Amino acid sequence: SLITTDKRRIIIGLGQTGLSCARYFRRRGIEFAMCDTRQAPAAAGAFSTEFPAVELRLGELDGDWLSQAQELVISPGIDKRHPAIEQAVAAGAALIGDIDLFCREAQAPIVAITGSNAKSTVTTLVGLMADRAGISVGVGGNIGTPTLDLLQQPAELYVLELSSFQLETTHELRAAAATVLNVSPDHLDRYAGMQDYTLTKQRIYRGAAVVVANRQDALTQPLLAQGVELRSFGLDEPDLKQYGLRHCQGKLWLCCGREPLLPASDLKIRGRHNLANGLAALALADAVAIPREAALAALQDFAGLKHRCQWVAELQGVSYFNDSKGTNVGATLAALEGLGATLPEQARLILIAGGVGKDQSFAALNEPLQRFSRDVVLIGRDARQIATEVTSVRPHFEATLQAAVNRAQALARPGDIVLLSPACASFDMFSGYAERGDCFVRAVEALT
Ligand code: UMA
Ligand code: ADP
Repeated sequence: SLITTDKRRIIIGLGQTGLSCARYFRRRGIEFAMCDTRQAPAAAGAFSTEFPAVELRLGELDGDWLSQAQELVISPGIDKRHPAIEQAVAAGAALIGDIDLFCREAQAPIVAITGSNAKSTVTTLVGLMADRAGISVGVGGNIGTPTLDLLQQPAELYVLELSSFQLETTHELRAAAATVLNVSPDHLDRYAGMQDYTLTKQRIYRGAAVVVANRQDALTQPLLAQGVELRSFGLDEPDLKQYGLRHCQGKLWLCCGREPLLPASDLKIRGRHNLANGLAALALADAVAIPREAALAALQDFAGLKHRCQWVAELQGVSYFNDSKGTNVGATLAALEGLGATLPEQARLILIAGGVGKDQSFAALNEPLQRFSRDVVLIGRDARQIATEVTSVRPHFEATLQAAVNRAQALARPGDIVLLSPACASFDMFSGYAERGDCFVRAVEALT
């Protein structure tokens, strides 16, 4: 039962986030109850062992029970438009998330990063830059470690990747530096439309000291810019205090204002989109006074993350790339443009795509596919829908990722690229993008 001295709290969602909230409440001696819409979430057994005295309710949410709480701590994977949650909110319950709890406690400055794509890359980069400078840094959020778990170690700086789901329930972040890297359609099954999705992303700017926006993406510009210091990055020439690209002495340079910082060719991560990612990371690092020299050294050494346009193998002249983290159309467009630009003449790119389409339109893929591709191999739940919208190349349908890789090999000629960049979530066939990417790598390794 819920006996509390102050208010009743219920955590909704027994995943990583819910567990981190439960452990945080226990450390603080705060009582709570736990629930999950699933009958048997994977963590249920472990939770009952660790918290034998805590009430745990599984299965369909009970609106009357939730309405007894003053505070609902809601996990990112739960849609707050759930009728039982709406009932509790109407009855006066406050909806918060783990990020709000974290912000109440965090003593060090926060760098906060969101965007439809490139979040993990930029978050990792800023973390490495701080680390290189000898700053003790806690890196977490959507990228993996729940933020409340970061409080367990001392930190001089936090670098947080925040998803739109997490931002939905974040009220006052007050980041030292915050960015929306880019906005393109994603998760539209959870939002009323692009405007709703964009405004959710913009919540990251609430109370920020420095805002870093993308000059080439209007949806990243803060709508309320009063009292904030506004900086920007982009692939064009930068003004003072802006980050961008300039040609100096026959080379393309990453620059701050007129000051050249690093030749683009010195980066290990490839593609124009990664130049934007490097510039965003430098802008954020400067905003929290990470020494420039360390930041540049970290950027130069960074070889990229697994499952993001990662080279896997070359077989019979065909290169295989794993971009399993390409989970929306915007990401797959960046991968197609980035790798397509490296194709030898006559060579083509064979795209493997499909999965859970999240109500996106796939039509934007037609133009780059027409330029770089001949065939697309489709898998997963929404393969047929994609084929009705992607008409510029020949579609092939396969039931498994292994079969798709075999088909792609049969279609490929020397010089071609086979790219897994699904533009979709993976949950119809895999536990997540990492399992999907690992499956792709094994299938490629099994090719003879
Ligand atoms: N679920 C239910 N019923 C519940 C609670 C959850 O069915 O009552 C389902 C959700 O729909 C989802 C799964 O369980 O399919 C996990 O949901 P969760 O909210 O418990 O997730 P966590 O384990 O807490 O992990 C979350 C993030 N997951 C989601 O936002 C879905 C993780 O990001 C994040 O790393 C973690 O918190 C730590 O902060 C993952 C993700 O897929 C990588 N994020 C999305 C993305 O990047 O596109 C937003
Ligand atoms: P996120 O954490 O936002 O999913 P990642 O850094 O993991 O972002 O990259 C995911 C995918 O997004 C990559 O595999 C790549 O296809 C694409 N991507 C990377 N950088 C950019 C960018 N600047 N703009 C658009 N897409 C990008």
